[in-house]
Amino acid sequence: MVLSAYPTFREDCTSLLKKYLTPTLFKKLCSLETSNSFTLKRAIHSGVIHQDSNVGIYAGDAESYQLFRELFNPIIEDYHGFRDQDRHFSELKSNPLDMKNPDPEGHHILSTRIRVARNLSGAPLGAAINRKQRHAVTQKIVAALLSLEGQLAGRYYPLENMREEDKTRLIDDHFLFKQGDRFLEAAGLNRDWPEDRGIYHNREKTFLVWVNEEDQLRIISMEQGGDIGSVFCRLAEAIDILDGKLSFLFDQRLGYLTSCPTNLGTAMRASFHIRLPKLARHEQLLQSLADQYQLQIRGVHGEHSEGKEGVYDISNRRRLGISEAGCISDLTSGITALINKESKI
Ligand code: ADP
Ligand code: CIR
Repeated sequence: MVLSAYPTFREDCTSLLKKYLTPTLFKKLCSLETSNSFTLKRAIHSGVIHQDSNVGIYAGDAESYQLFRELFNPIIEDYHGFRDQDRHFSELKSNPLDMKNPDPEGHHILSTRIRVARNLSGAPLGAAINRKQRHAVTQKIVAALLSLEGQLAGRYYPLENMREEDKTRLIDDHFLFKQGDRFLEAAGLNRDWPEDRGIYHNREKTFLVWVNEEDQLRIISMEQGGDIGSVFCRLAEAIDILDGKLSFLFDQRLGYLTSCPTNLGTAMRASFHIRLPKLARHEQLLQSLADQYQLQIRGVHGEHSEGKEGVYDISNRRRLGISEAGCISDLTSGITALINKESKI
């Protein structure tokens, strides 16, 4: 795409990109380029093409967050409530015993998943990486994964070698990323697909790692039911071990750096698949409660999908400027309130 002038935003576009990209700022930033040749035009391409974006901008490297900070910073503040003068503080060593299952009788919560995003230092992010660099990143990641032991031991399955039916099954069962996400496509994150993309998982599929999707690693722990302490424990163990084997891209102010500014900081999204059939009939009330408790509602097939039969994917919204335990507590206190409301309708 050639974007030489300030983009046109439709009237019904509500993205953070539209909110903060003024013509003056566009003019100021449009000729800048990071050392990986990443430009403003590439960063905003997804949000310009897809005007139903919520956010609409991606970083191509660590430098993007600096060079284009006059645009990234207000978007980051709007999404996470994290101001220019704030600094992120990561703390994974919290006590999982403090993380209570908000639905111990299992009336509502079907399953629990926590993921963090990570990228390697020394390489650009997915929107600016080249084939050779991506291949080198994969090799490092896969070597680290194959050295995991105990409950984390598993196998790596490259997407290229996977049979169509196995892929579909993994996607339908919520284990594998879906293919051809249009937002990622427009951001340049799907270049050379499916080369060097894949999934690692243990036998039980309670520990999984996505390789080279939106971020170079998505480290995932999941299981049936609502025992979030158990899910957190397994994830924290894995991150701790992988942290000793790989060098993750980290910024003193913004925490773990990710392709999308919504994932900065802890890069953690903790979610429950939860059945709330009564609230599902009062969608405005459900949304206002979610907003009040800083929760995000997604459909059962992930971002940009619909809720089905009163089942939603509900997760913490903020990831930056709060600790990992803070992400979990945002989720569990909000879910407790939603379950309470559900029982009173
Ligand atoms: P991400 O978590 O990386 O932001 P998505 O929103 O695309 O990505 O979700 C990825 C997959 O994880 C989807 O298949 C989604 O249904 C699944 N998922 C999310 N939360 C849960 C959960 N609590 N239990 C089971 N599957 C889940
Ligand atoms: C968008 O702007 O909608 C997509 N690029 C994804 C943004 C991150 N996700 C989110 O806010 N839920």
